[in-house]
Amino acid sequence: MMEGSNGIRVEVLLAAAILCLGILVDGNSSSDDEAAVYIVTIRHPPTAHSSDAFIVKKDQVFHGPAGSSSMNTLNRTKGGSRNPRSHGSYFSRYHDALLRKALKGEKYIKLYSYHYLINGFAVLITPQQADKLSRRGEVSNVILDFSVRTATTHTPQFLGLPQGAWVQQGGSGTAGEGIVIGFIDTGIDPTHPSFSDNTAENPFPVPQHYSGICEVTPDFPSGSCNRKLVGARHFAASAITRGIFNASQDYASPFDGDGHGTHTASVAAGNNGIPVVVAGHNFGNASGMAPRSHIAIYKALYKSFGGFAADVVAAIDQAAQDGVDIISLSITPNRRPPGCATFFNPIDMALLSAVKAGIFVIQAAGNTGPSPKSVFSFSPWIFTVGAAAHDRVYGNSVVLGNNITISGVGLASGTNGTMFTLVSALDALNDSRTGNDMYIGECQDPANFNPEIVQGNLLICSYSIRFVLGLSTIKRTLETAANLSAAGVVFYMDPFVIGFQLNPTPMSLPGIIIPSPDDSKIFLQYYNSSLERDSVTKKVVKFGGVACISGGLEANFSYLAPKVMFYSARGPDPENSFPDNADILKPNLVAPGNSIWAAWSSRGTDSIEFQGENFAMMSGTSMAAPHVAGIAALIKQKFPTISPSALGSALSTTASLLDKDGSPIMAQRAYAKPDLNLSPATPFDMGSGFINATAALDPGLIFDLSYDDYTSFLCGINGSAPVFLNYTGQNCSTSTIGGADLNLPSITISNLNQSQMVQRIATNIGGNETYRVGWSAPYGVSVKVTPKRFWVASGQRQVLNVSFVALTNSTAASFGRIGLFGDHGHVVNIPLSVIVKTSYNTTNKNHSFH
Ligand SMILES: *[C@@H]1O[C@H](CO)[C@@H](O)[C@H](O)[C@H]1NC(C)=O
Ligand SMILES: *[C@@H]1O[C@H](CO)[C@@H](O)[C@H](O)[C@H]1NC(C)=O
Ligand SMILES: *[C@@H]1O[C@H](CO)[C@@H](O)[C@H](O)[C@H]1NC(C)=O
Ligand SMILES: *[C@@H]1O[C@H](CO)[C@@H](O)[C@H](O)[C@H]1NC(C)=O
Ligand SMILES: *[C@@H]1O[C@H](CO)[C@@H](O)[C@H](O)[C@H]1NC(C)=O
Ligand SMILES: *[C@@H]1O[C@H](CO)[C@@H](O)[C@H](O)[C@H]1NC(C)=O
Ligand SMILES: *[C@@H]1O[C@H](CO)[C@@H](O)[C@H](O)[C@H]1NC(C)=O
Ligand SMILES: *[C@@H]1O[C@H](CO)[C@@H](O)[C@H](O)[C@H]1NC(C)=O
Ligand SMILES: *[C@@H]1O[C@H](CO)[C@@H](O)[C@H](O)[C@H]1NC(C)=O
Ligand SMILES: *[C@@H]1O[C@H](CO)[C@@H](O)[C@H](O)[C@H]1NC(C)=O
Ligand SMILES: *[C@@H]1O[C@H](CO)[C@@H](O)[C@H](O)[C@H]1NC(C)=O
Ligand SMILES: CC(=O)N[C@H]1CO[C@H](CO)[C@@H](O)[C@@H]1O
Repeated sequence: MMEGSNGIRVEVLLAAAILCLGILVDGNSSSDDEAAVYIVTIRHPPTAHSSDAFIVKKDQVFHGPAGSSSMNTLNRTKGGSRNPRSHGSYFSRYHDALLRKALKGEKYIKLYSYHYLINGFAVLITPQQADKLSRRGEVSNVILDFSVRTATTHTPQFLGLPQGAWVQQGGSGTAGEGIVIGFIDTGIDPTHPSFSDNTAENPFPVPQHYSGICEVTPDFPSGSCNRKLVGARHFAASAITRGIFNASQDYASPFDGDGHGTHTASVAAGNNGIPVVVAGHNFGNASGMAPRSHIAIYKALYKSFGGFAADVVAAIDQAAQDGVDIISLSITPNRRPPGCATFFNPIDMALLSAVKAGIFVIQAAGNTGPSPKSVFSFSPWIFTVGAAAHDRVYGNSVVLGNNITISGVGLASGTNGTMFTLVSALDALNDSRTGNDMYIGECQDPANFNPEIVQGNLLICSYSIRFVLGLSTIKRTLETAANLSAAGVVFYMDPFVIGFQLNPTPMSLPGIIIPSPDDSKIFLQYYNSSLERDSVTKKVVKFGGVACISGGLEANFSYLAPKVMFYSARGPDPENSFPDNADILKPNLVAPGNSIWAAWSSRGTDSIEFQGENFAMMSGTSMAAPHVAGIAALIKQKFPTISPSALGSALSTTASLLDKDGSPIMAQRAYAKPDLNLSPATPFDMGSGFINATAALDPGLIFDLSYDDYTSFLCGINGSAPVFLNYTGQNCSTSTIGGADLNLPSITISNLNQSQMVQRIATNIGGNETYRVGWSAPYGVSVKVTPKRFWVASGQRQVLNVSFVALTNSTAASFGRIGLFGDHGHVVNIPLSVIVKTSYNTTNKNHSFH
């Protein structure tokens, strides 16, 4: 989801129960003769699947820290640069020949040939032509394209990076070095200092394993890329074919006309020590999580329309082929992909191939919370990230003449203790204005007001949904106030605006926005009760209300944090094609995503309030995902051969469960008054917990998975064999496993039928250590783990058997946890989520509790 002008876009307000919508193109079913973009897959496996060099073998999960043998990485490197373009043209010619044969003499437009992660192409054809293609023996799958959307200065300190993870990696001067992070987003502004490689005393190395190129266009000229920004391309064929590409806004180049992509890239890997100066105020220095990592841009999302799966798959395919180590997607489908396919959609299937090639894949959970089952990132091979608040707030307040203090937001200076008279815009209209413009109170035009009334006073204006939509802007209100010589501005909240995250906005005058409709009411009551009106004309003859603004430029670090934001999408994970829940924990983790300062494109138009600024403050799961991408780069730097699943395990088992005060992390549970609707976060709110970078670099034990495990899982889904064949060209083998049996660092049983045994295999990537096993059972379930204590040598494995027995017939989800406590200080957390669906069986009563 894209950020709106001041925060989360309005869709958040409307997020309702997610329905299975079937086949959809942009919210409408395609009529019969209308051409549309289809993604077609061919039976023959793609390049990545047919080259052994790309398979990360289970046994090669871990070969020790950097400097020790890293054969996987080196071998992948060779594979990655092994002239993939000649493969590409071979596949492309094959696809063209197939289209010519199948659609002899007919019109069609091929948009892309994919060959690396999936063997197939995107093509503009009619439903009849799609039908013809799907009857060809070579063709395995024909799927309608679908739309997707884009779902800091202080966060490195809050995450303990300068004293923790960065120190372990040799300081900010080397943190993340050698790792290439690929971003599927809205592009980048290459002129931003966050992406400069101009560090004479400490030059960036050239990442040898990366073979991507940099497009050169007039708005992305030669020299835009460097040793920091190592690759940049754009993918827009599906959008262009639909006729919705607007070159003046969307830029047919990797250039970021939005701002979102520049923001997310700098969160993960922006340079260290870049001063954040916005609206003339200095807010400190910014740094990415892995300031020495390299950035590779695959632009597939656009300001004016979002994006399409056909373009996103092309971007993913290219990123994998170029040899990125990590892919970060701050984007999610707009709605459940066609056929309610949660796992079997082209994006997730391309990402599965990327994981097979050893790439760690991170995706934003979506901003569709807080209702259950609202996640838009589904698959167990993807690392799904939700958003939490960190501890910095720019609190602002207004003190009224009656001594009531009302808090608000606004990155503005205050009135330095001076009380000023309050004047509502609606009481200061120019006589020639009739006031029938219903938005006049938003103060967008100084001509509407009488300067004599406003001058030297605090002007009261209304903040409505129009600001969220970008139809009215705070900048224009401030210009109006300055034009009328007002002392400052107080915005009250229109009662219709609830439930969106109002980001603090820079203001050039003393100013404040009161985000709470209730507080706004109190404010207006005070103002109105202090007025004297002429009994006949009803005109105000005396403005009695006064107030001072305390100023919001000073950050306050005492906020309750972390806590899961209301908009962060929640589990349980929906099962592919079924109304049931999958035995997969989603989200995997939460990371800072609220009020994040990061780089902004000089021509970024996504946020009107930050237009023309170098930095912007944004909120969303989009901002949380790149925090994890940066920290994953640090882990990858330390353990170059770590598999994607082991990397995800390191992040998960070490996550914090407690907030700054040592209390359980809380989750907001409502759009309106979110801080009055808090309760302890469950695994469906925060996955394993809040990211702890220091601990993730030394996890002790990891839980690992291979590509074959994922395919056994996919084949275990009822009726999936033909779909699986369609996507991979492989038949399902007879050995299948359920989601609960995937060796994930969590256990999720969405339908506990009396009892179930689950196994986990831990691999020790630390030194020899003895672990004690403890657990707390979900309510209504008895849990038993064996062994209760074990010694495991470095590099060795330990099997854990976990039994679950239902003790009640409650159908609500309940949660527990297994903790493995090492005698060298490692703590490994495994969240348990169980739903009992069957009726109570008295013979189970004999099982003992722990
Ligand atoms: C769907 O398409 C039909 C025909 O193209 C059109 O009449 C209808 O308004 C569309 N509905 C929506 C919701 O866009
Ligand atoms: C597999 O692909 C064929 C050809 O496109 C299609 O007819 C069939 O419905 C697909 N099967 C499934 C289960 O998706
Ligand atoms: C394209 O974008 C420009 C600049 O934002 C805008 O003025 C124009 O109306 C847009 N064109 C279309 C067809 O939407
Ligand atoms: C911010 O970075 C600049 C260099 O860009 C440095 O001189 C300054 O000391 C830094 N400030 C802080 C507070 O770290
Ligand atoms: C407001 O509070 C201050 C001290 O906190 C007090 O001196 C003053 O009398 C109060 N004014 C009103 C109007 O209550
Ligand atoms: C308040 O004080 C600051 C710093 O002294 C100054 O920059 C600002 O202009 C003052 N504001 C007002 C409204 O007097
Ligand atoms: C009121 O508006 C008219 C027309 O825009 C303008 O000429 C006049 O100066 C305004 N009067 C005041 C008092 O602002
Ligand atoms: C993060 O992990 C480190 C190392 O294990 C630990 O010292 C620290 O307390 C953890 N932080 C939080 C907030 O849990
Ligand atoms: C760890 O255990 C192995 C196997 O028992 C042993 O050979 C090795 O010396 C031990 N390492 C340390 C550091 O104790
Ligand atoms: C379980 O369900 C049965 C009948 O469905 C009911 O009689 C019983 O009270 C329930 N037990 C619990 C513990 O809720
Ligand atoms: C209760 O559980 C026992 C053993 O677990 C099983 O033999 C029996 O059939 C179950 N009864 C019902 C009614 O499901
Ligand atoms: C470092 C390195 O090159 N490792 C291995 C790469 O793969 C070949 C076989 O494919 C091995 O012989 C190398 O040892």
